[in-house]
Amino acid sequence: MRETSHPSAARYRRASFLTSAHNLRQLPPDEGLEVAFAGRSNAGKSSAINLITGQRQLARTSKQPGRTQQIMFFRLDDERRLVDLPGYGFARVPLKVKRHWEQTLPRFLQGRESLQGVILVMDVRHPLAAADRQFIEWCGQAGLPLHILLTKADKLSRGAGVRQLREVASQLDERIGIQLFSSHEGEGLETVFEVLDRWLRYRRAEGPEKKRPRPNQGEG
Ligand SMILES: Nc1nc2c(ncn2[C@@H]2O[C@H](COP(=O)(O)OP(=O)(O)O)[C@@H](O)[C@H]2O)c(=O)[nH]1
Ligand SMILES: [Mg+2]
Repeated sequence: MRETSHPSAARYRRASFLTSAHNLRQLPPDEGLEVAFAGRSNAGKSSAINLITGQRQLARTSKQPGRTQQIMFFRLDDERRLVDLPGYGFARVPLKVKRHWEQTLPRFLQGRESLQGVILVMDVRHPLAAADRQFIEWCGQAGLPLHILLTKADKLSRGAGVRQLREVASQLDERIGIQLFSSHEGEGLETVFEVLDRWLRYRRAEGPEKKRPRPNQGEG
């Protein structure tokens, strides 16, 4: 995993497991600010979360798609959390489980006050499946800002990646952010930090050379 020296990286490296929820009654208190990660099983969501937080094992990367069936909460600080939503669209998931999340996810997106935005992860080679379009629609109905990571960009040539980016963007509402990303090569990580910083209302991170002395001032 690539190390990053981005000034925001330290904020996300602090992420630690808080709790998990299988239904809306088990959610932690709806206070402060959250950003959720979503995507089809195997899209590369866990890998993206691990890269962003600089932790190999935080969101367990799995070769067995469909295993994550909890909403996972990671604490950044007293006010801020990252949320890992269950991977969707996996055909071999039992129908009962599928139904459960088809009801629970839109309710979570709609009702969760602290949720500031959603990072949607799609494999750059297989974007906008029916389940992705469904999820994008739920976010639209909930009035939630969306930012899309077209991940595994390392699997395509530069030119093919950029063509795919334009093609997918042309099919979406122009308010939706979208970028190429690679968890393996670290491509696009800085842009994700900027989106997370904005949604989580962190002040602009400054490199050590620019930092002015400010006693008694923490982040936030
Ligand atoms: N080449 C490449 N493979 C990736 C990338 N991100 C994830 N993968 C691979 O895709 C598979 C699924 O990744 P995972 O993060 O577990 O997907 P999730 O089910 O969405 O959480 C794993 O074999 C990963 O190693 C990437 O950026 N590039
Ligand atoms: Mg996963």
